[in-house]
Amino acid sequence: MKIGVYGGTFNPPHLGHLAAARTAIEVLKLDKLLLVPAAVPPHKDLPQETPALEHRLAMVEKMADGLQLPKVVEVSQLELERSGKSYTSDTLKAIHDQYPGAELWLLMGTDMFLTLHQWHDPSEILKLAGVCAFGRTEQDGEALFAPQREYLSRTYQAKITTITLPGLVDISSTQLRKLLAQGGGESYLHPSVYGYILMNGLYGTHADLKHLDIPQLRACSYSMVKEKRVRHIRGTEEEAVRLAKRWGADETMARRAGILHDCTKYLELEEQLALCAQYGVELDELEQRAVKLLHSKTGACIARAVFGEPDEVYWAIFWHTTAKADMTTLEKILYVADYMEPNRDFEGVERLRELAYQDLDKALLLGVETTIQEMKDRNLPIHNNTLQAQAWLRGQGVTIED
Ligand code: DGI
Ligand code: FE
Ligand code: FE
Repeated sequence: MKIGVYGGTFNPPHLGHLAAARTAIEVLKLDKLLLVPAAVPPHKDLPQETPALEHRLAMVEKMADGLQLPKVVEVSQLELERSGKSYTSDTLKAIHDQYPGAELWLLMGTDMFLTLHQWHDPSEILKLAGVCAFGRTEQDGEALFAPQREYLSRTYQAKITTITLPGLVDISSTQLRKLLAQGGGESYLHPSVYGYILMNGLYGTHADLKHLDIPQLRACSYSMVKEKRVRHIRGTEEEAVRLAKRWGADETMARRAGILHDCTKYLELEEQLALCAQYGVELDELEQRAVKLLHSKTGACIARAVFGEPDEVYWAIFWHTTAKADMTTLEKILYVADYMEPNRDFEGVERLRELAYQDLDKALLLGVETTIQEMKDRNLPIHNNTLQAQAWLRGQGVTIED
């Protein structure tokens, strides 16, 4: 088994780290990559604006999730749990003990590689692991790396690989923190990491969450969910905007509702219930036990209370899972967009896509009836609002002919 070990302060983790991790996995054919955020790096004090450990860990976890290789990428808290300075030799010993027989590769950038001989116990480090150094250009690889590579090989019998990261995001964390404090930095960060920074006001960002632009709103929403849901959310946003154009609804509201509609999808039942209590959302007996029915309500609350969305957006999100009688056009649009956005794939989705642009009510009814059928098939209780939506549409003379 080949394990990559990528340590650092990740303050914050940025696209350069992400590209390096991804390339190392490919080039070294790693079975596992451990991202190891450092508590206190041995060679420098952490800058004053450094967020609490818990935040740095959360950001590294977002970056790890962003790599979308859940079986390969893991965040290791080894250095966070250990007191005192984070010496790489100790970390490698611990990993070696945990995975005896594994082939370890220590990943690092140019600057680190060039000072490796000055680290604590380099011979132990180089005995336990091979080194994979990332260069920015081919020249790094040769002119800069060659003397150090030869020195380390000669002195420690080190095993060294250098890889060039084409189009490497060329930014230092110091520059990036400065940019963030000035309101920039977005283009150097994975969206969910950027959203996490904004939502927690890290690095001197003082974003007004109630007046975010669209890319920032997306980033915040994505920071609250797992990476694998982002495609669906983006698809729903785009579908909702297309439907708003087709049916004359407010495009911006459709977009913002789409962006936020599933933002609380991954909260546990207890957190969902706490938010409902906090925002005074009353729940019926089914909702109190069916966690899947709660994210639409809590998502609506967060959209309004945290992101300052208007009532129209609130209600569109609120009803997006069950639907109900007497829906507004925007509510119908979000419900239907969520159902048939381009990433959805189930039997009958094509028919729903056609109907959505021919007759929105028919599409809505088809969605509602598909859910009712699915609930029946899965032996799950059907929510009253879903049944009322069906009765309301049928009462209006809406029909779906085969
Ligand atoms: O959040 P999404 O996955 O994008 O879609 P959604 O908000 O429509 O949620 C779908 C989930 O909600 C699905 O797991 C089934 C559940 N659900 C929807 N309507 C009902 C329902 N569950 C019950 N028990 N009864 C319903 O009427
Ligand atoms: Fe949903
Ligand atoms: Fe959804």
